[in-house]
Amino acid sequence: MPIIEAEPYDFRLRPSAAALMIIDMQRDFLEPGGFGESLGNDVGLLRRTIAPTRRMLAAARRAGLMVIHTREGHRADLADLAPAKKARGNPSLAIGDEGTMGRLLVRGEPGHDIIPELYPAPGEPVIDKPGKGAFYATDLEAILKHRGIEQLIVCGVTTEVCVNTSVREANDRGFDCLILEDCVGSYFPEFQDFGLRMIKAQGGIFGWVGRSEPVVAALDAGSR
Ligand code: TIU
Repeated sequence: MPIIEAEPYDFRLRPSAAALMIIDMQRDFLEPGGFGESLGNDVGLLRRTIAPTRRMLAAARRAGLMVIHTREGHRADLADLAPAKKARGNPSLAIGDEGTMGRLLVRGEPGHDIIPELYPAPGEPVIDKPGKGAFYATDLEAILKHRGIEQLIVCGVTTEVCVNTSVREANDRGFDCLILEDCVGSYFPEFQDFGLRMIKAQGGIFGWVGRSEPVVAALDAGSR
């Protein structure tokens, strides 16, 4: 069993029971003109996550790990958009309004899609979620349980919002989560730091925090 250096202590990776979960690596969060920028954020801060996540994704595919992608977004008629969610953020450009990559955070629009660098391969489940958490109002839990998944290797954006929410949801459902610090990003450097510290504190109250390199190396060693 590969032992992955992590905090607060080593993570025992069981590749046959592990899935790579890539959260919301969508154009709306990582490219100019989308939802993330409409909230006043510098989307360039998230781009350092792309190259390591690409390497992690390639290794997971080589090793035959289950790969799950998530996307935050809403129906075109916005019937699943809570009024409270629509009211927050930028009042002059809200979810569903027209941006430079189509309607903000609406399914089927160019901005809602996953960035080309990390595009899902055929057969990789894509979970469309209306909330910040990947388990809320989705079939993710059933999909993972049916495949015997018990461990999640987590990448994506943003660290303190959709990553933290999803990790907390996963933890309460009994999944062991390893969050890769080089593969998760925040618009706020201090939230990146504290978002990870909140996960690994208190003996790993929500999970483990590590880096992608040892996971890639362990998977490659196992698939040789
Ligand atoms: N605003 C922000 O930091 N994040 C989100 O709205 N969604 C996700 O984190 N995916």
